[in-house]
Amino acid sequence: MIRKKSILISGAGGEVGSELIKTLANRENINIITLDTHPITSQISNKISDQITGNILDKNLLDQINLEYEIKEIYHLAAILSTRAELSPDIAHDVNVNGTINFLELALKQSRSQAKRIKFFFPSSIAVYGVNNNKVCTENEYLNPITIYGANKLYIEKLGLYYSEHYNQLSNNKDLIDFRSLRFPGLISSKTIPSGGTSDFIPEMWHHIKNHKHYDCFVDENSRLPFLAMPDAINAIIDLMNSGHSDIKSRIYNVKSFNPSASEFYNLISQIFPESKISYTINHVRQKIVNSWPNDIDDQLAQEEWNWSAKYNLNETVNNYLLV
Ligand code: AKB
Repeated sequence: MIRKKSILISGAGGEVGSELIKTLANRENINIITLDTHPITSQISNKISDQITGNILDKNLLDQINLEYEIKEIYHLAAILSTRAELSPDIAHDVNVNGTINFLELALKQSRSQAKRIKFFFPSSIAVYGVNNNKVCTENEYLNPITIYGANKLYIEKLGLYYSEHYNQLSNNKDLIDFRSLRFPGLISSKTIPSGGTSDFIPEMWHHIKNHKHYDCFVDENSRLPFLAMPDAINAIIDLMNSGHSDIKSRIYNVKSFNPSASEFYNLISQIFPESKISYTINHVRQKIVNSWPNDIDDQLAQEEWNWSAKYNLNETVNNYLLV
Protein backbone atom coordinates (compact mmCIF):
# COMPACT_ATOMS: atom_id res chain seq x y z
CA MET A 1 0.00 0.00 0.00
CA ILE A 2 1.45 3.35 -1.04
CA ARG A 3 1.29 5.94 1.73
CA LYS A 4 1.00 9.68 0.91
CA LYS A 5 4.37 11.43 1.37
CA SER A 6 3.57 14.19 3.86
CA ILE A 7 4.63 16.69 6.49
CA LEU A 8 2.55 16.41 9.69
CA ILE A 9 1.80 19.48 11.84
CA SER A 10 -0.06 19.30 15.16
CA GLY A 11 -1.56 22.43 16.70
CA ALA A 12 -1.64 23.79 13.17
CA GLY A 13 -4.38 26.30 13.91
CA GLY A 14 -2.29 28.15 16.48
CA GLU A 15 -0.17 31.30 16.04
CA VAL A 16 3.02 29.49 15.00
CA GLY A 17 1.25 26.74 13.04
CA SER A 18 -0.65 29.07 10.72
CA GLU A 19 2.52 31.03 9.82
CA LEU A 20 4.58 27.83 9.48
CA ILE A 21 2.08 26.31 7.03
CA LYS A 22 2.31 29.38 4.77
CA THR A 23 6.12 29.12 4.67
CA LEU A 24 6.23 25.34 4.19
CA ALA A 25 3.55 25.45 1.47
CA ASN A 26 5.70 27.94 -0.48
CA ARG A 27 8.90 25.90 -0.10
CA GLU A 28 7.90 22.28 -0.28
CA ASN A 29 6.09 20.37 -2.99
CA ILE A 30 4.68 17.87 -0.51
CA ASN A 31 1.34 17.16 1.23
CA ILE A 32 0.81 19.15 4.42
CA ILE A 33 -1.30 17.18 6.90
CA THR A 34 -2.64 18.96 9.98
CA LEU A 35 -4.02 17.66 13.26
CA ASP A 36 -5.90 20.09 15.47
CA THR A 37 -8.76 19.90 17.94
CA HIS A 38 -10.64 22.51 15.90
CA PRO A 39 -11.23 22.76 12.13
CA ILE A 40 -8.92 25.27 10.42
CA THR A 41 -11.12 27.67 8.48
CA SER A 42 -8.70 30.56 7.94
CA GLN A 43 -7.11 31.37 4.59
CA ILE A 44 -4.36 28.81 5.20
CA SER A 45 -6.84 25.94 4.87
CA ASN A 46 -6.31 25.92 1.09
CA LYS A 47 -2.62 25.13 1.68
CA ILE A 48 -3.44 22.00 3.67
CA SER A 49 -3.76 18.68 1.80
CA ASP A 50 -5.62 16.82 4.57
CA GLN A 51 -7.07 18.42 7.71
CA ILE A 52 -7.55 15.99 10.56
CA THR A 53 -9.72 17.24 13.42
CA GLY A 54 -8.89 15.27 16.53
CA ASN A 55 -6.86 14.98 19.70
CA ILE A 56 -3.16 14.09 20.07
CA LEU A 57 -4.24 11.84 22.98
CA ASP A 58 -6.21 9.62 20.58
CA LYS A 59 -3.77 6.74 19.94
CA ASN A 60 -6.13 5.05 17.47
CA LEU A 61 -6.21 8.24 15.40
CA LEU A 62 -2.40 8.42 15.37
CA ASP A 63 -2.27 4.74 14.31
CA GLN A 64 -4.55 5.59 11.37
CA ILE A 65 -2.28 8.53 10.47
CA ASN A 66 0.71 6.16 10.62
CA LEU A 67 -1.00 3.75 8.18
CA GLU A 68 -2.13 6.41 5.69
CA TYR A 69 0.90 8.71 5.48
CA GLU A 70 4.64 8.37 4.86
CA ILE A 71 5.75 11.26 7.04
CA LYS A 72 8.91 13.16 6.06
CA GLU A 73 8.91 15.56 9.05
CA ILE A 74 6.77 16.19 12.14
CA TYR A 75 6.18 19.68 13.62
CA HIS A 76 4.52 19.04 16.98
CA LEU A 77 3.14 22.45 18.02
CA ALA A 78 0.09 21.40 20.06
CA ALA A 79 0.38 22.46 23.72
CA ILE A 80 -1.41 24.13 26.61
CA LEU A 81 0.58 27.31 27.37
CA SER A 82 1.91 28.49 30.71
CA THR A 83 -0.92 30.55 32.22
CA ARG A 84 -3.80 28.34 31.02
CA ALA A 85 -1.88 25.24 32.16
CA GLU A 86 -1.87 26.56 35.73
CA LEU A 87 -5.67 26.36 35.74
CA SER A 88 -5.57 22.58 35.13
CA PRO A 89 -2.08 21.14 35.69
CA ASP A 90 -3.34 17.55 35.28
CA ILE A 91 -4.92 18.28 31.89
CA ALA A 92 -1.84 20.28 30.85
CA HIS A 93 0.42 17.35 31.76
CA ASP A 94 -1.77 14.93 29.82
CA VAL A 95 -1.71 17.08 26.65
CA ASN A 96 1.85 18.44 26.92
CA VAL A 97 3.51 15.16 27.99
CA ASN A 98 1.32 12.14 27.12
CA GLY A 99 0.16 13.74 23.86
CA THR A 100 3.77 14.44 22.91
CA ILE A 101 4.85 10.88 23.80
CA ASN A 102 2.17 9.66 21.39
CA PHE A 103 3.79 11.82 18.70
CA LEU A 104 7.31 10.64 19.55
CA GLU A 105 6.07 7.03 19.22
CA LEU A 106 4.48 7.90 15.85
CA ALA A 107 7.82 9.33 14.70
CA LEU A 108 9.57 6.16 15.85
CA LYS A 109 7.14 3.93 13.90
CA GLN A 110 7.69 6.08 10.81
CA SER A 111 11.49 5.91 11.28
CA ARG A 112 11.23 2.10 11.56
CA SER A 113 9.02 1.68 8.47
CA GLN A 114 11.15 4.06 6.38
CA ALA A 115 14.47 2.77 7.78
CA LYS A 116 15.62 6.34 8.44
CA ARG A 117 15.38 8.90 11.25
CA ILE A 118 12.29 11.11 10.94
CA LYS A 119 12.93 14.78 11.82
CA PHE A 120 10.79 15.92 14.76
CA PHE A 121 10.46 19.64 15.61
CA PHE A 122 9.49 20.46 19.19
CA PRO A 123 8.88 24.04 20.41
CA SER A 124 10.35 24.29 23.88
CA SER A 125 10.29 27.50 25.87
CA ILE A 126 12.08 29.90 28.20
CA ALA A 127 9.57 28.50 30.71
CA VAL A 128 12.10 25.71 31.41
CA TYR A 129 14.17 28.27 33.35
CA GLY A 130 13.68 29.30 36.97
CA VAL A 131 15.91 32.27 37.72
CA ASN A 132 15.59 35.32 39.98
CA ASN A 133 18.42 37.51 38.82
CA ASN A 134 19.54 39.23 35.62
CA LYS A 135 21.51 36.19 34.45
CA VAL A 136 21.59 35.77 30.64
CA CYS A 137 20.84 32.05 30.63
CA THR A 138 22.62 29.51 28.44
CA GLU A 139 20.96 26.16 27.61
CA ASN A 140 22.30 24.17 30.55
CA GLU A 141 21.78 26.39 33.62
CA TYR A 142 18.95 27.47 35.94
CA LEU A 143 16.65 24.67 34.67
CA ASN A 144 14.24 25.03 37.63
CA PRO A 145 10.78 25.71 36.16
CA ILE A 146 7.99 26.87 38.52
CA THR A 147 5.12 26.08 36.09
CA ILE A 148 3.68 22.75 34.94
CA TYR A 149 4.19 24.02 31.37
CA GLY A 150 7.90 24.65 32.00
CA ALA A 151 8.30 21.26 33.71
CA ASN A 152 6.48 19.58 30.79
CA LYS A 153 8.71 21.30 28.20
CA LEU A 154 11.90 20.38 30.10
CA TYR A 155 10.86 16.72 30.40
CA ILE A 156 9.99 16.47 26.71
CA GLU A 157 13.40 17.97 25.83
CA LYS A 158 14.99 15.10 27.77
CA LEU A 159 12.63 12.54 26.19
CA GLY A 160 13.42 13.89 22.74
CA LEU A 161 17.15 13.34 23.36
CA TYR A 162 16.38 9.81 24.64
CA TYR A 163 14.34 8.96 21.50
CA SER A 164 17.20 10.34 19.39
CA GLU A 165 20.18 8.76 21.15
CA HIS A 166 19.27 5.88 23.52
CA TYR A 167 15.75 4.51 22.86
CA ASN A 168 15.22 0.88 23.98
CA GLN A 169 19.01 0.52 24.34
CA LEU A 170 18.96 -2.91 26.05
CA SER A 171 17.35 -4.51 23.01
CA ASN A 172 20.06 -3.43 20.59
CA ASN A 173 17.41 -1.18 19.01
CA LYS A 174 18.41 0.69 15.87
CA ASP A 175 15.21 2.75 15.43
CA LEU A 176 15.71 6.34 16.53
CA ILE A 177 14.26 9.75 15.60
CA ASP A 178 15.91 13.10 14.77
CA PHE A 179 14.58 15.41 17.52
CA ARG A 180 15.25 19.14 17.14
CA SER A 181 14.01 21.84 19.52
CA LEU A 182 13.99 25.62 19.97
CA ARG A 183 13.45 27.23 23.35
CA PHE A 184 11.18 29.98 22.16
CA PRO A 185 11.03 33.28 24.06
CA GLY A 186 7.90 35.38 23.78
CA LEU A 187 6.68 35.63 20.17
CA ILE A 188 4.93 38.61 18.61
CA SER A 189 2.79 38.30 15.47
CA SER A 190 1.20 41.09 13.48
CA LYS A 191 -1.72 38.83 12.58
CA THR A 192 -2.79 37.10 15.79
CA ILE A 193 -3.07 37.76 19.51
CA PRO A 194 -1.81 34.83 21.64
CA SER A 195 -3.90 33.49 24.50
CA GLY A 196 -3.06 31.41 27.51
CA GLY A 197 0.57 32.46 27.65
CA THR A 198 2.37 34.59 30.22
CA SER A 199 4.58 36.41 27.72
CA ASP A 200 1.34 37.60 26.07
CA PHE A 201 1.62 41.07 27.65
CA ILE A 202 3.85 42.41 24.83
CA PRO A 203 1.79 41.13 21.84
CA GLU A 204 -1.45 41.99 23.68
CA MET A 205 -0.13 45.52 24.28
CA TRP A 206 0.61 46.02 20.56
CA HIS A 207 -2.80 44.82 19.34
CA HIS A 208 -4.79 46.62 22.08
CA ILE A 209 -2.91 49.93 21.65
CA LYS A 210 -3.16 49.69 17.85
CA ASN A 211 -6.87 48.83 17.79
CA HIS A 212 -8.29 50.29 21.01
CA LYS A 213 -5.72 52.89 22.08
CA HIS A 214 -5.66 51.44 25.61
CA TYR A 215 -4.07 48.43 27.28
CA ASP A 216 -4.42 47.24 30.87
CA CYS A 217 -1.17 45.33 31.44
CA PHE A 218 -1.29 42.27 33.75
CA VAL A 219 2.37 42.58 34.84
CA ASP A 220 4.31 45.59 36.14
CA GLU A 221 6.13 48.12 33.95
CA ASN A 222 9.55 46.67 34.73
CA SER A 223 8.66 43.16 33.52
CA ARG A 224 11.21 42.16 30.90
CA LEU A 225 11.43 39.02 28.73
CA PRO A 226 13.32 38.00 25.57
CA PHE A 227 11.25 38.08 22.37
CA LEU A 228 11.27 37.18 18.68
CA ALA A 229 9.19 38.55 15.83
CA MET A 230 7.10 35.73 14.34
CA PRO A 231 8.92 35.76 10.94
CA ASP A 232 12.19 35.10 12.78
CA ALA A 233 10.59 32.28 14.79
CA ILE A 234 9.38 30.61 11.58
CA ASN A 235 12.76 31.06 9.87
CA ALA A 236 14.48 29.58 12.93
CA ILE A 237 12.27 26.47 12.70
CA ILE A 238 12.92 26.06 8.96
CA ASP A 239 16.66 26.66 9.27
CA LEU A 240 17.01 24.27 12.21
CA MET A 241 15.07 21.53 10.40
CA ASN A 242 17.12 22.02 7.23
CA SER A 243 20.47 21.90 9.05
CA GLY A 244 22.73 18.90 8.57
CA HIS A 245 22.44 16.10 11.13
CA SER A 246 26.14 16.48 12.00
CA ASP A 247 25.71 20.23 12.64
CA ILE A 248 22.93 20.09 15.23
CA LYS A 249 25.02 18.39 17.92
CA SER A 250 23.10 19.99 20.81
CA ARG A 251 19.58 19.47 19.35
CA ILE A 252 18.09 22.02 21.83
CA TYR A 253 18.71 25.77 21.29
CA ASN A 254 17.89 29.17 22.70
CA VAL A 255 16.86 31.76 20.10
CA LYS A 256 16.02 35.45 20.77
CA SER A 257 16.27 38.97 19.38
CA PHE A 258 15.10 41.79 21.69
CA ASN A 259 13.98 42.10 25.32
CA PRO A 260 12.08 45.29 26.15
CA SER A 261 10.40 45.90 29.47
CA ALA A 262 6.65 46.52 29.36
CA SER A 263 7.17 50.29 29.80
CA GLU A 264 9.97 50.45 27.22
CA PHE A 265 7.74 48.71 24.66
CA TYR A 266 4.85 51.05 25.49
CA ASN A 267 7.09 54.14 25.24
CA LEU A 268 8.20 52.99 21.77
CA ILE A 269 4.74 52.24 20.37
CA SER A 270 3.08 55.28 22.02
CA GLN A 271 5.21 57.43 19.68
CA ILE A 272 3.13 55.84 16.86
CA PHE A 273 -0.15 56.08 18.79
CA PRO A 274 0.32 59.27 20.90
CA GLU A 275 -3.32 59.35 21.99
CA SER A 276 -3.03 55.89 23.57
CA LYS A 277 -3.06 55.08 27.28
CA ILE A 278 -1.69 52.22 29.40
CA SER A 279 -2.71 51.04 32.86
CA TYR A 280 -1.36 48.24 35.06
CA THR A 281 -3.59 45.75 36.91
CA ILE A 282 -1.12 43.22 38.20
CA ASN A 283 -2.02 39.53 38.18
CA HIS A 284 0.32 38.39 40.90
CA VAL A 285 0.55 34.75 39.78
CA ARG A 286 1.43 35.77 36.22
CA GLN A 287 3.89 38.34 37.64
CA LYS A 288 5.56 35.59 39.68
CA ILE A 289 5.87 33.43 36.55
CA VAL A 290 7.36 36.28 34.47
CA ASN A 291 9.77 37.11 37.31
CA SER A 292 10.97 33.45 37.29
CA TRP A 293 11.84 33.60 33.57
CA PRO A 294 15.14 35.15 32.40
CA ASN A 295 15.23 38.81 31.25
CA ASP A 296 17.48 37.55 28.45
CA ILE A 297 18.90 34.28 27.09
CA ASP A 298 22.17 33.44 25.33
CA ASP A 299 21.68 32.11 21.77
CA GLN A 300 25.40 31.66 20.96
CA LEU A 301 25.01 27.87 20.57
CA ALA A 302 22.45 28.27 17.75
CA GLN A 303 24.71 30.85 16.09
CA GLU A 304 27.70 28.49 16.24
CA GLU A 305 26.02 25.20 15.29
CA TRP A 306 23.60 26.28 12.52
CA ASN A 307 24.30 29.99 11.84
CA TRP A 308 21.19 31.35 13.54
CA SER A 309 20.62 35.09 13.47
CA ALA A 310 17.48 37.15 13.98
CA LYS A 311 16.59 39.56 11.18
CA TYR A 312 14.21 41.82 13.15
CA ASN A 313 15.44 43.84 16.12
CA LEU A 314 12.88 45.76 18.21
CA ASN A 315 12.64 48.83 15.97
CA GLU A 316 12.58 46.70 12.79
CA THR A 317 9.87 44.52 14.33
CA VAL A 318 7.64 47.56 14.97
CA ASN A 319 8.41 49.56 11.81
CA ASN A 320 9.07 46.84 9.20
CA TYR A 321 6.78 44.06 10.43
CA LEU A 322 4.00 45.03 12.85
CA LEU A 323 3.13 48.28 11.06
CA VAL A 324 3.36 46.86 7.54
C1 AKB B 1 3.97 31.39 27.23
O1 AKB B 1 3.97 32.55 27.62
O2 AKB B 1 3.49 30.42 27.85
C2 AKB B 1 4.64 31.09 25.90
C3 AKB B 1 6.08 30.80 26.13
C4 AKB B 1 7.02 31.86 26.47
O3 AKB B 1 6.47 29.64 26.02
N1 AKB B 1 4.47 32.22 25.00
